[in-house]
Amino acid sequence: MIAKSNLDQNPLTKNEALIAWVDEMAKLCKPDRVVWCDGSEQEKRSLTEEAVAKGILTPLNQQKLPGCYLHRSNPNDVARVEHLTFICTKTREAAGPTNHWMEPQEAYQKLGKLYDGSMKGRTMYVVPYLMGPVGSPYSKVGIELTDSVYVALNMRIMTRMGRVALEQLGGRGDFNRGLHAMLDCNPDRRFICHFPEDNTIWSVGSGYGGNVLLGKKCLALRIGSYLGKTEGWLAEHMLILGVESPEGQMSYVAAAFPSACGKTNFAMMIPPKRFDGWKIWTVGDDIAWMRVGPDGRLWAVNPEAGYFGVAPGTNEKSNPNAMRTISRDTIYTNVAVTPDGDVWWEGKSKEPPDGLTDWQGRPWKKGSAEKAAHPNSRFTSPMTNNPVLSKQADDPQGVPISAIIFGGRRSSTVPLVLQSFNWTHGVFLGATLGSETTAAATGKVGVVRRDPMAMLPFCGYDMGEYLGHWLGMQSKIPYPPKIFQVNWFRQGKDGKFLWPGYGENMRVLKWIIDRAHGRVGGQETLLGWVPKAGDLDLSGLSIPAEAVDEATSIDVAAWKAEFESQQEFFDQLGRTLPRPLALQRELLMSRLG
Ligand code: OXD
Ligand code: MN
Repeated sequence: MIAKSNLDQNPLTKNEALIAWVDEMAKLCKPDRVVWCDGSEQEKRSLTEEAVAKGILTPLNQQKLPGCYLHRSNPNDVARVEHLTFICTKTREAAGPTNHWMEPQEAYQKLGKLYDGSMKGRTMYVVPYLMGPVGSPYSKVGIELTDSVYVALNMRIMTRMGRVALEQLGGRGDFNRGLHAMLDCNPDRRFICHFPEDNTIWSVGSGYGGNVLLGKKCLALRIGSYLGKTEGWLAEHMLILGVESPEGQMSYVAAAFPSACGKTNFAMMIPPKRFDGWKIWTVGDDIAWMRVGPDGRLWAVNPEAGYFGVAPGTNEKSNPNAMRTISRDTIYTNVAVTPDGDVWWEGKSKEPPDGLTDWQGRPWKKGSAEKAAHPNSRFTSPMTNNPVLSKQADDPQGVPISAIIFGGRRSSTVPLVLQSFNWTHGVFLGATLGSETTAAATGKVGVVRRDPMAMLPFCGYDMGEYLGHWLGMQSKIPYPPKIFQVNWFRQGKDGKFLWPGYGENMRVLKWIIDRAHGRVGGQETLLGWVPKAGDLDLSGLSIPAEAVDEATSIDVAAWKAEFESQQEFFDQLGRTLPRPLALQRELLMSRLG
């Protein structure tokens, strides 16, 4: 940790552009101290001590949860704020109809006033971070200036932070410029502004992960998608996992799911008994950066180094590997705690333990109508804790992707699995991805929200152009991955899920991998390829064959309604919706007759 930003005295970097920018921002925010983070263990200890002394972190039971701490956020600051998230491009059109837009000069002025003197009496931490593996041509450097020690400690888990990032940057000036100030955490003075044309992010008035851990949604997705478009690659809201066969053959898939669809669980899945000898390896649980490799295949890296996962619902059944991962060196935010300093959340165990303290620090009684843990309570854990972390997670070249999967939460219509006819149809499946709202969120339950490629809140430019970029990638990838759609959430007439999900999803994944390698049959339907009877390995599965038939069936009437509803969304995208996608919809619809 270095407490000077002076060029001559800064042993961490000689990068003049960086030092000049840090000085300029420090002049604006006027902190008492500027501390450059080097990413060392010693620094982690002292930042943690400081956070504990200030009451920002509370140590948990160090016998049960070594190296774990609890953070309670301001109760008004518990989630991403899409309505306060802006894309600040020169023209409104560049941000497109699905983003909130602010004119860049207006945004700089408005937020500049809020930053002015905001760090008086406080410390500005200079957090250099690397998104992507060390030495990878795919990786990008960001610098986050923040007055939150919680942010600095979380960034240390979520990214490759400190010296390593400055070394990768060298003397170049092309780093992402991120500035974050807590202010008084007032939603009226909360803005998350992205300036893709300046590679800059300004965030004020929040301490919540998605708004302030600037490497994640802000850089890796919003700015990343813009860089991907201009530089010819893809920044996607996708997990990356490796499937290893008993013979040791590895295949990798990337999969996009909107929130509340079990993405982290899928990324760390344990195959069922029937698949003894098969292994799933996690490369990433949230974000994929994908480029065409020299061999003509699509290669992916996970730009992150940790998991910022939703705690509620995580348990020994839904995700045993996550339970191991979060058992040490983890920062918990807004979970409940037991009298002996253990953590708890809804769904961790059937019965809540006695004597809980809720996420706001209040005593919590069993049977209370209020949740003990906030529904969006989180864990931040290093990926190196994951027992099934892929050996390739640090590979500068990334991993070759054989299949891309789009999945949503749909109680009807969308079958368990479907393979696209071709790239355009695959992009169409991604573009029309929808997911039903759940009881966990406010608003009406069961309404389909369209979320193209699960990127609606994260695309840093016009959505129609983004879809056009996806279509255009076809001619750049000589050996493209095959594209699939999945739905683990279809329900029978009795409202019960037809498919057991969790580890059993391995059966579907196996068909996907086999299809991607041209090793298994399929049946062509009007809407895409599906497994023929007998293609899906169902042995040892304790659900009736009829349920599987129903989960995989195609209901023509429901699909007609689906195509109508897709049109409503396409209308919202406006004139930049690529024509091939509009025609694809018409083709599928007219096939149905
Ligand atoms: C996340 C999200 O936190 O998608 O990953 O909201
Ligand atoms: Mn996400």
